[in-house]
Amino acid sequence: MRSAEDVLLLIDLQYDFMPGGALAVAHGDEVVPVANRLAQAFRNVVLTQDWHPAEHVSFAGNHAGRQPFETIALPYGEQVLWPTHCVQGTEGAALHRDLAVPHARAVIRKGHHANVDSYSAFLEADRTTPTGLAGYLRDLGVKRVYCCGLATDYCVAWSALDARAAGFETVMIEDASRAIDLNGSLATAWQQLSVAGVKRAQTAEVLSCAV
Ligand code: VGL
Ligand code: ZN
Repeated sequence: MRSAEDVLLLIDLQYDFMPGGALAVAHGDEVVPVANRLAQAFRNVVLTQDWHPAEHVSFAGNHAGRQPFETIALPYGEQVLWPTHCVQGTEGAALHRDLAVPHARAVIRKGHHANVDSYSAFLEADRTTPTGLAGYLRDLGVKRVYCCGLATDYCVAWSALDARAAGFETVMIEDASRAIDLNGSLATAWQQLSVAGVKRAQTAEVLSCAV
């Protein structure tokens, strides 16, 4: 069992990111049993849900003449336009039914502001609005954050970068995550993670407490 100073962050294990979903991540469903195994080793587990209003700024359908996977300039920077996904309260926004983490005590729902996206579980895309997760983890005495889920190169990577920036020792669990990989985004993410000092580990190393 990992120490109470460790938390496992399970990012966006929702139907819209699974094969057949609105923003399907290839082999995303393979992460669910791995996440379950990892979670058994952690006292502290936090889940996240991408959780958008229907009028969300990240949806291509809300921009006349725009297609999914194009980018637009928003006040806070460049925004990828996605297919409509994870609309609050829909089936696609629900957590995968095979996720077996009854001891998880917190679920962070992100991306709820219509005009701001939030890949990160810590800070919205304006890079200033906090979700409250850093304070929650500090209150619990957490020192190390282990990140995995969907998608490696968006919500998992951004969460890991922000965990590190918030002062936590941070580990990405590579084989417990799957990527979207849009225009080289996966390689870019691993580069940024490496520069930021986020460790890259495999599930077996985490379960054996090698990392
Ligand atoms: C995600 C794109 C849009 C993710 C969420 O979970 O990685 N990616 N919304
Ligand atoms: Zn989203």
